[in-house]
Amino acid sequence: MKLYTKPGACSTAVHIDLRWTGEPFEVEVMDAESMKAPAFRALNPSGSVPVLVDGDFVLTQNAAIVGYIADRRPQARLGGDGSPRQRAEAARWLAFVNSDLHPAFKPLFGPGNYIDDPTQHDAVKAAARKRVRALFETADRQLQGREWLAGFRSFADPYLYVTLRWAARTGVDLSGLEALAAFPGTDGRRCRRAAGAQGRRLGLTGVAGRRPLRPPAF
Ligand SMILES: N[C@@H](CCC(=O)N[C@@H](CS)C(=O)NCC(=O)O)C(=O)O
Repeated sequence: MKLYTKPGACSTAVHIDLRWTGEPFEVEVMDAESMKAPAFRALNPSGSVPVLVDGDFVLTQNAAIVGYIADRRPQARLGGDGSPRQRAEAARWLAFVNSDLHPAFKPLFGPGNYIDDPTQHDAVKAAARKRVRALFETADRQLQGREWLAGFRSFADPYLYVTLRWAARTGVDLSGLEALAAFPGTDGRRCRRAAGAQGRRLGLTGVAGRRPLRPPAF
């Protein structure tokens, strides 16, 4: 299997999932230019990562990819214990991150895609920070008394971790969100320094830029 990823992008979540399953995989590190190249557009016409290639199967879209990875290696339990209920919990929190939280960052990364007038960009970003903060408050409430979003480690967690890194980069105020601050990978409490230079290159280091999300525990 081969994952096309860009360091720090949402595809980093897929990368962590793959590491958690223990399945062998290759990584192709992309950048803005290579993502525009015809060879990559042939795989994903939208020119975005992640893309997962498994033999002749080319899969795009985070949610589909992490579900596929979880189903290939059920023993990693990234979609729960096999019960419909745990699968639904994992899918619920994946949907929260993929379709609520992730898009809420878009005005912060590209305010010009929302409003042409550059004098309005700071206002657009300020509004986006408020929206992102409100969504992180939801995640914080969910994490109270839980280590992982779904109540067990799932494919939703690496994606939350990636958005926490974005929050640090874009100046989102996370003060007072204590459960979120204790999330593995956020403050390094449950992490270890292991990524080294390769981890940094692949965007797997922690929010502070030093610690990776906890590697597989099995
Ligand atoms: N709906 C897609 C969104 C993927 C997406 O937004 N990818 C971003 C990175 S987080 C991307 O590749 N943007 C183009 C770029 O960075 O040039 C998914 O869930 O996979």
